[in-house]
Amino acid sequence: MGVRVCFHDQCFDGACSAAVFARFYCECFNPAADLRYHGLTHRAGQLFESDIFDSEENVIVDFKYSSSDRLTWWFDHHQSAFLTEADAEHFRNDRSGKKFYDPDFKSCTKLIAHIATQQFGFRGPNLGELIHWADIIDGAQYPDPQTAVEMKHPAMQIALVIEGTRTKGFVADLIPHLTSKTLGEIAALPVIANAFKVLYAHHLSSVDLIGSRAQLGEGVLFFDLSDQDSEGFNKFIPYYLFPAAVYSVALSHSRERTKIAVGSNPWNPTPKSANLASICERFGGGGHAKVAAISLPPDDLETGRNVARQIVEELRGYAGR
Ligand SMILES: [Mn+2]
Repeated sequence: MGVRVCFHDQCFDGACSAAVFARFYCECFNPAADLRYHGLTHRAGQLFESDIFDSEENVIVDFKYSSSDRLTWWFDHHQSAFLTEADAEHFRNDRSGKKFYDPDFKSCTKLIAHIATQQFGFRGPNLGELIHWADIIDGAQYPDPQTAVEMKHPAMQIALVIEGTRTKGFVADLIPHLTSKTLGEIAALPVIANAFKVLYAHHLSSVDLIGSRAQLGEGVLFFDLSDQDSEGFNKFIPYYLFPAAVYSVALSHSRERTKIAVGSNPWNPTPKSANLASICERFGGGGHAKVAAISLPPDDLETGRNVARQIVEELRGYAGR
C-alpha cells in the first residue's frame, strides 16, 4: 500500500509532522504501509506538480490545502492555509473526516498528535520529545534567548540543519530517523553533526556581527547588515545580546531584495503596544503584530535606510511609554 506524504520542506515542524503522521498511519491503519516522503516549498505559480498525488493514499501535512480528489489526508495550522476562497469552500464541504485545520495550534505536529489521539486512539509511544520541541520551535515559544541562540539542545541543532540545507530530498531522507530515534541520536548522526558544525560557525559570526553593529537607544535596537549579503540571521540574536531591547529594526540586503525586519523582544516584560504589522503595512510590508517586515527592490537601499530610520523613531515613542 503506497502512501505519499507531502510535507513543508526545510522546516522542523514540517519534518516532524510527516514523522508523526507516519507513526499514526502505521499504528492505526497499516503497519506494512510503504511510505514515501516529498518536500513542498512555496513558489510562484503552480503550487503542486500535477503528478504528485500518485499513490493510494496522498497526504499533505503543514502545507497549503489542495482540492484535488486524489488527496486523502490533510493537516495544517497556517493562517494562510487556503490559496483561494474556492479551496476554503471545498474544504468546508469535505465529509471524509480526514482533513483537519486549526490555526490555534502552534505546530502542525501537535495538531496531528492531538487529532490522532482524540479521534483515532493513537498512542504513539516515545514521540513526546519530538512533539514538544516542534511546538516550541514552530511557535517560537522558547523559555529564554539562550535556548534559541546557543542551540545546545539536539532539537535546535537538527532544526538549524533542516532549515539551512538546500540539498533536494535531504529532509525527506531524514524523516525515517525522526520516526524511530531520539533527537539526541539524530543530532549525533554524521550527516547532521557535520552540517551543524558549518552552519553553527556561520551563526556565531552573525552573533558577533550584530553585536558589533547594533545600537540601542530608548529601548529600540537598530543594526545595518546591508553590506553583508546575509539576509538570514537567527531573529533572537538581538535579544540574546541586548536583553534591554524592547524592539529591534534590522536592515539587510541580498540579490533578491532590500529588507527591513522589525521585531519585539518576547522576554522583555515591557508592554508592547505597537502593532508592527500595521507599521510595516504603511511602507508596503506586513506580518504579525509582534514581528513584521518590509521587502523593497534590491536597488532601493537608500529608501530602505530611510524607512528603517523612521520606524526606529516611531518605536522609540512606544518603547519609552
Ligand atoms: Mn508549521
